[in-house]
Amino acid sequence: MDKKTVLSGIQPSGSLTLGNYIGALKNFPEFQNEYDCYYCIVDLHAITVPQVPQDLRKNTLEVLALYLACGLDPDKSTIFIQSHVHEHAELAWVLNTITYMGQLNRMTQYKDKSKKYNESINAGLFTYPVLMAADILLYQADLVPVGEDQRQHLELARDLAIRFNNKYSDTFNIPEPFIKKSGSKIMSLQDPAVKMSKSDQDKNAYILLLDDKDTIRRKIRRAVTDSENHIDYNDNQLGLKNLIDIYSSLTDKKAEEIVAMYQSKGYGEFKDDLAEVIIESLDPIQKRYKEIISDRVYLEQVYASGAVKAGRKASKTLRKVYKKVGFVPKTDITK
Ligand code: AQP
Repeated sequence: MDKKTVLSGIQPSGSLTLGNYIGALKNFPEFQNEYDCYYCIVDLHAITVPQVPQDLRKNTLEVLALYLACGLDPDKSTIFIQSHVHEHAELAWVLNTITYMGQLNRMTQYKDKSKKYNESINAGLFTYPVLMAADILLYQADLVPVGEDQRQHLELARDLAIRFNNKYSDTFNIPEPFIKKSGSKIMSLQDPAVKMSKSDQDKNAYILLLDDKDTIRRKIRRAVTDSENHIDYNDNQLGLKNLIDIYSSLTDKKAEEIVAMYQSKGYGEFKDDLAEVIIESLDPIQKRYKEIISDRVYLEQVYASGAVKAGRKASKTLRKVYKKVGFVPKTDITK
């Protein structure tokens, strides 16, 4: 029986945070043995907000090295850079023509980002979810492991697949989101009402996967809590709740267990222990990352063969789509 397909991606729009890790990357390797997995670094998405070209190149390789350091295996998963597979942009164009403006207007990420980057609101930022739908539908993905913030975009991908299938006949698989109950939305350490983001202007708002030990300790110590000084897990203590979520996601201990462990202890002790939990989780990743990032030849091999494998599947889907919409097939006279 054919294996089911998993697809996910992360933007190289900065250095990856603990939010990206807990909400998405940490879950990626789990699928490798049972699914046909496609993991991409979505650089086309990253340019929907301003990027410095040399930083984008550096961040793209950094994300690739982190994928590998977190356990993705190029012999099991297809790991590639989105812009190396031109079908993503081409399918996005076709999907744009069946996407309603009203749907895109309702996207909360667009609303948030257009407030944040109000001097460079561009059409790409608006149609970002359509490109994401193309990423998913090109590979006929069954399952898409993402954080909670991507649920609405996933809904759109499903809608577009159904609309296209109804209009032109069965073409796309209808994907399902894979969003874990716990850790799917890690919040900012400085403002627990907003999610932790790699593009946050305040460096104390996030922990980076590559932060050193002292930086992690300092950021956790500075994390916003409250003045209750009583360890509990509830919506009146959002900062603390977020820290407990991080602890829980990295140790697989339930929130109630953690609350019980720290019942008679203060926030200081809890935070010190949490910092050590994070350091212990990230230490092996950082060690592997250091080896991998210095081996440019290996990285190039991984993304080059990933692009070939991804391209094969993507071109098959796009050919089908082009045929269904009525494009004249291209004739190759060089053969
Ligand atoms: N705070 C978070 N908690 C849990 N999951 C998260 N993800 C992002 N932030 C959190 C998940 O990480 C994956 C990759 O995200 P992305 O880089 O493609 O885009 P994003 O969701 O916009 O992430 P950032 O860090 O907030 O990036 P910027 O600042 O560039 O916009 C996705 O599965 C996402 O759900």
